[in-house]
Order: sequence, then structure tokens, then C-alpha cells
Amino acid sequence: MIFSKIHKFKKVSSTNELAFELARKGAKEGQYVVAAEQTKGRGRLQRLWQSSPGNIYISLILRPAIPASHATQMTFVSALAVAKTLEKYLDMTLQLKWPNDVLVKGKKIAGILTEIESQNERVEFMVVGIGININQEKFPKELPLAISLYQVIKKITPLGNVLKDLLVFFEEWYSLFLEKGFPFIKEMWEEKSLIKGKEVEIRDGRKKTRGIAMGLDEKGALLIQISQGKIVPVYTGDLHIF
Ligand code: BT5
Repeated sequence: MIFSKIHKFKKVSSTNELAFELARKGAKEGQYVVAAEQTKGRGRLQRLWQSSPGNIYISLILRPAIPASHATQMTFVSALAVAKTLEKYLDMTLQLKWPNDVLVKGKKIAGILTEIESQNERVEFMVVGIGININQEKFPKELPLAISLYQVIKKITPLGNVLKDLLVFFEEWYSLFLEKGFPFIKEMWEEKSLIKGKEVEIRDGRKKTRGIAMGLDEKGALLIQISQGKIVPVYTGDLHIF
């Protein structure tokens, strides 16, 4: 088991922030931070992750020997591990949405934030932050697209069980990634995302890229066919599917 030392807290600003500090001080691969609540849970692009008690907030410290430009690959590995974990508790398959969402019934049940520290294109360490909505009964009006496990199965699930399963699935998918490489992960992720061939638009601030989704490239970019014979990679933004 790569996951070893757990740093457990009642309330923190952000488990990613703490894991980053620990990793900078030399924490080994496999150490992880969990918290019952976060006051400044981070999403991408300075967004907030609403983090009230009853859910999972975890950040894993990893030190894979991969180039920094491939770090995003871990987001897809993590999404697969989260989906497999939740499928143990749900009688339905989950869907993955580019780049970092796990959806059930078209709503977001989990989000992933991969952050790295690198030197000369080499990953020094990586922090994979995962938030999964487990026992939250309802969400504020500002989050109409959020959903929890509780809202689907109508019962409380012990967080310890989900956490244990998550670590097992994470280790399994991380090992598969290290052994087989990203092409295998890419195929599995694409299968669960049902995105290939769909008409999509990626919005990144004012920039919009619209076309047919062709799949992922090795940097985790979404490949979009914007016109006949022209395919462009899109690295960041929010995905809308038509
Ligand atoms: C994410 O960002 O989805 C990454 C979320 C990662 C959170 C974990 S919790 C443990 C670790 N420690 C941290 O500080 N962070 C990580 P993004 O794709 O930018 O999505 C953020 C958007 O999702 C927000 O702008 C809201 O619209 C929505 N959102 C916020 N809280 C949510 C929640 N609890 N459930 C579903 N959607 C939420």
C-alpha cells in the first residue's frame, strides 16, 4: 500500500494547501491529508469548492517520475478511481466530464484539483485534491449542478468506508498508469466520458472553441475538430455539450 501517513484535521483552509506545505518539507509519496471541513476549499482558476461537513476532502502527495507537461494525466487517473469508488455505492455508472468532474445523473458529485511543483520540466511532487459529496442533504442555490451520494441513495454512508475504498481504487489506477502508461488511462477515461463525436464548446474566459470532441491528447488536452481536417488541442476551460 503506497498510502501511509495520514494527516487528519477537523477544519482546515484547504487540504491541498496543507499537503503542499508538507510535500515542500519533504513528505514522501503516499502521505495524505484529510479534513472534515474546509474554509477555503480550492477549485480550478481561483474558484471555491464548497466544503461543509459530511463529505470527503482529501489531498494525496505523489512523486511520479513524469514530466511536468504530463501532470494533468493524473487528473484522469484520479477521476477513474473516484468513479470506481462511487460505483460501489451506487447502482448506476458514473460519467466523467473533461477535465476534472465526476457526474451522476448529469450533476457534479466530485471534483479533482491536481497541483504540482516542478523544476526544469521534472515533477518534484504533485498534490491530487479530491472532493466528493457524500452525505450533504442539500446544496445552496448557487450550486444548482451539485449532487451528493445521499441525494441519490437516500441514506447516510460512513465516510471511513468510502475513504478506504477510494485509497484502494486510487492505488490500483495509479499502478495501472505507471505500468501501462497514459494510452490505457485515456481509453478508459474516454469510454466513461462518452464525449467522442459530440458537439461541444469549451469556454475559457472570453475565448470559445466549438467543434466535435475527438478525445484526449497525451497532455490531457481535449482535441476539438473545429473544421474539416483541422483539430486543435484545448488545455483549459469549461466544457459545454450540445
Ligand atoms: C474542481 O474545480 O472541481 C476541483 C475541486 C477540488 C476540491 C478538492 S476538496 C480537497 C482538495 N482541497 C482543496 O482545496 N481542493 C481539493 P472546478 O472544476 O473549478 O469546479 C469548481 C466549481 O464547482 C465551482 O465554481 C462551483 O460552481 C462548483 N462547486 C463548488 N463546490 C461544489 C461542490 N461541493 N459540489 C459540486 N460542485 C461544486
